Amino acid sequence: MKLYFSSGSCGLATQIALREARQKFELVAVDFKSKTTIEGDYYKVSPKGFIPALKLDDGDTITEGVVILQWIADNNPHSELLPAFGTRARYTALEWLNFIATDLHKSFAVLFSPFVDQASKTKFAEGNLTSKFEYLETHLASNNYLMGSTFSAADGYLYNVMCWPGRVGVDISKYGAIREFMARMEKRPTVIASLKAEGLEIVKCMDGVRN
Ligand SMILES: N[C@@H](CCC(=O)N[C@@H](CS)C(=O)NCC(=O)O)C(=O)O
Repeated sequence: MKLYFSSGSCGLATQIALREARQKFELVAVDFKSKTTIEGDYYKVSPKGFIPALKLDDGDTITEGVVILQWIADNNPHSELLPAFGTRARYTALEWLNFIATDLHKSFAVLFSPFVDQASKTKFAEGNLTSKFEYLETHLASNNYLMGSTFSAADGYLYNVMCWPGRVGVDISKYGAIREFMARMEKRPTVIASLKAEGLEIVKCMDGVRN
């Protein structure tokens, strides 16, 4: 299978999950500006033009990060990336995935947007993201991972998006539990390998967080 990604963006969570599940995959880099890959037109792979996309060996392609994470978890139950289908815990994990996708990820998208001026971004970050960071900080102060004591696919996604504050000038240094979570994640061989495969260094990913 092939994972279409762009270095430092939201495909990192998928890559971490694939590695946790010990799935074999190939990485294909997507150029955001031209929407091309080494194979040609990326719109032919994913008409939405977004990464991540996971092309399966039968040619079928799955898009939408949180859906891909569920596909990986359900096709690799041994990896315990998500609680079993139908259990209450599964819905707790889905709550986290949805929170990360719709509240964190897409809030950060505003801060990366070329269509929003810097003053509005600063105001937006303070007014919109602070309460979400506080919510995470409280949860992670008494839980090593989002689901409690065990890693899940949601943690890879949280790690992925919490690599971004430093890149958009948002200081999260006061959130000690979030920082500890990030450091915990960076000890996982799958996270180390995924960052390396994207050409990222841990210190660069966390830039702005540790200062
Ligand atoms: N709804 C999609 C959104 C994914 C998304 O926002 N991808 C961004 C990178 S993090 C992207 O591909 N951006 C390309 C662009 O803006 O040109 C998902 O959740 O997977």
